[in-house]
Amino acid sequence: SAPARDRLRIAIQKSGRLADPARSLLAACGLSWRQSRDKLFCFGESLPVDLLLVRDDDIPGLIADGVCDLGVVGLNELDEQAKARRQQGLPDAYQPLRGLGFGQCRLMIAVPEDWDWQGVAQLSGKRIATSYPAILAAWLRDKGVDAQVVELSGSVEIAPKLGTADLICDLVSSGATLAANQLKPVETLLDSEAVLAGPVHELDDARAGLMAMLLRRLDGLSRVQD
Ligand code: PRT
Ligand code: ZN
Repeated sequence: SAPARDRLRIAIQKSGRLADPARSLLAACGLSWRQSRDKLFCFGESLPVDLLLVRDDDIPGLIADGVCDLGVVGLNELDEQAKARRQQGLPDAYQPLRGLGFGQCRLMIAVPEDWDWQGVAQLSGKRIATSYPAILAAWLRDKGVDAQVVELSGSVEIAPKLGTADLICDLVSSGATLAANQLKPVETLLDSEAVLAGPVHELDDARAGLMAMLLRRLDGLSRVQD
């Protein structure tokens, strides 16, 4: 088994939509850090809780590998990687522990504006571009729809115009990106927000107490906000 550790390690996004709110939330829980020069690792000063600054895509894997104990990541990313693991026959390796109330968005099916939307049966035989192939495949299977999943790592919204797909499955917040690309949202696969993700098994060393304290402080904050 893994060696006992007495410092908790939390992965957050280095830059991007979740980076600042994640840091602010942890600071509001009483954590503070000495900024390291390379800014990949922030050593905790007020408490033995360190930060690892990474790409959001790497956060679930860092928890699965035990490199980090907790992570702040979009439920969309956590759920995608959890479903991908299941599709590969791997055991669950992380779970959402708390919703954090920021980073809200929806994973949605969007079709060309001129489509007369009749329902999911209309997706049959179509090519759907997405960065969330595992969530989309599971949803299509659940709906009994046979469609082709076209995996793209970015710029999903221009795929219909380029002719590489008929429609898309992508994150939506204001809807401005869809409108700018003459697409309209028609179905929601997932309501997402930033979550605090953690391991599926409880820790059995000093980190367990630190984690419990952090969760208590988080819960206290959300009660104050409500
Ligand atoms: O570099 P790194 O890999 O860490 O960052 P990233 O570019 O992968 O992620 P980032 O910072 O863009 O998003 C991080 C997380 O923010 C996502 O995983 C979501 O959980 C959350 N989030 C919330 C969003 C949005 N809202 C959002 N609107 N992530 C992306 N978008 C994109 C969406 O994909 C689309 O392109 O914004 C566009 C749509 O926005 P609207 O307002 O036009 O609808
Ligand atoms: Zn990313």
